[in-house]
Amino acid sequence: MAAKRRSKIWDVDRNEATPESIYLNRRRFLKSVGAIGGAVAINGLGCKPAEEAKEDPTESPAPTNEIPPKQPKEIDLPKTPTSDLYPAKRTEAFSLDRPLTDEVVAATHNNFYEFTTAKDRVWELVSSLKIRPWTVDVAGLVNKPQRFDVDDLIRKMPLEERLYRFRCVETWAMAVPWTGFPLRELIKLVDPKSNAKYIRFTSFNRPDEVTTQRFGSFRWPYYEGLSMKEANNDLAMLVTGIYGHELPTQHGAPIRLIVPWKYGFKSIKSIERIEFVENQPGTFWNDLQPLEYSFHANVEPTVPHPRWSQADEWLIPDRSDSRPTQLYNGYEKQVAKLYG
Ligand SMILES: Nc1nc2c(c(=O)[nH]1)N[C@H]1C(S)=C(S)[C@@H](COP(=O)(O)O)O[C@H]1N2
Ligand SMILES: [Mo]
Repeated sequence: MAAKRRSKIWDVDRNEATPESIYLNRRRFLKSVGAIGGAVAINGLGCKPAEEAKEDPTESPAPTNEIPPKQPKEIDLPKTPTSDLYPAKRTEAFSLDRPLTDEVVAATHNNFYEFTTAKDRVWELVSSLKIRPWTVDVAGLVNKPQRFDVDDLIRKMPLEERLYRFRCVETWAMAVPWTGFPLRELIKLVDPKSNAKYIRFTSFNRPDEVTTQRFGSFRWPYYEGLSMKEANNDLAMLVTGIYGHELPTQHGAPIRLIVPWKYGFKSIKSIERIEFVENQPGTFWNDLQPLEYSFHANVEPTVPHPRWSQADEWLIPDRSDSRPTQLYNGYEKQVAKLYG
């Protein structure tokens, strides 16, 4: 038990970085892990530059009693009242300049801090979250506020499949087939008032189902935001499926945002509430680390993160499969007009 916790902490330390304010030098950190075992609290955002992640030969070697991660035989797929809607018809206009990421690779490399900061462990921990029944409240400055049962909503909406690039602020990238519907279809349904200028999205907070929300050091729930102009852009999707079936929980079931021209942390998972507001809302990472994570968080190769370059990205699972980052993640034609 102790060994297992230790190896998890080791993983976190090797694969993640922490916010500047609580950053501990890696060696010191490992020493303190050795000294007080599993009692060390992990408090940081997983944002690690590719360069730093390379093995440093001067580092002390990995513990030999490390438990190798389990390999999933197959991905745990939910059976839901809307399973029959997948696969949805692919919209061919969204094409890729890179191969699709392997499905199991994408499903075992996740950021979902409600469960753990260790990307390769999320898939093992998510089954405690009950993804049905699930409601989505749409509220705030709208003429038709509504509480949707998620399956009623999914059935109402025009589902389609799109191949999108996806770029995390940590420099890893993937390319996957999402299934969902344009966010603007939901916006139309609730009829925003003219003073609605932004949308605020909120994830779940379920300490009864999710251990980290009971004991962890983040202030849950996760929340994000978009301007109305961004939200009405054709690229912005509410996503309910991936690889031709429903989202497995680690990808943000039952419904998440995907805004592919922005860093991945904007693409909030497992949404429970969508609120139309007048002023720019706060966002989870911007409120924690305003100098590192902006509200807009557009993919921009020439704007480095304060702790690493954004000039290049790498395709999971291979750190050596690196290529130049593209402005707006390659979606300049669609979104540059939003920021002119
Ligand atoms: N609720 C919630 N949404 C979240 C996150 C999270 O920790 N919690 N992580 C974000 C980050 S940093 C990334 S890169 C993507 C990862 O999505 P994926 O695991 O489906 O690839 O989810 C985003 N949405
Ligand atoms: Mo991310």
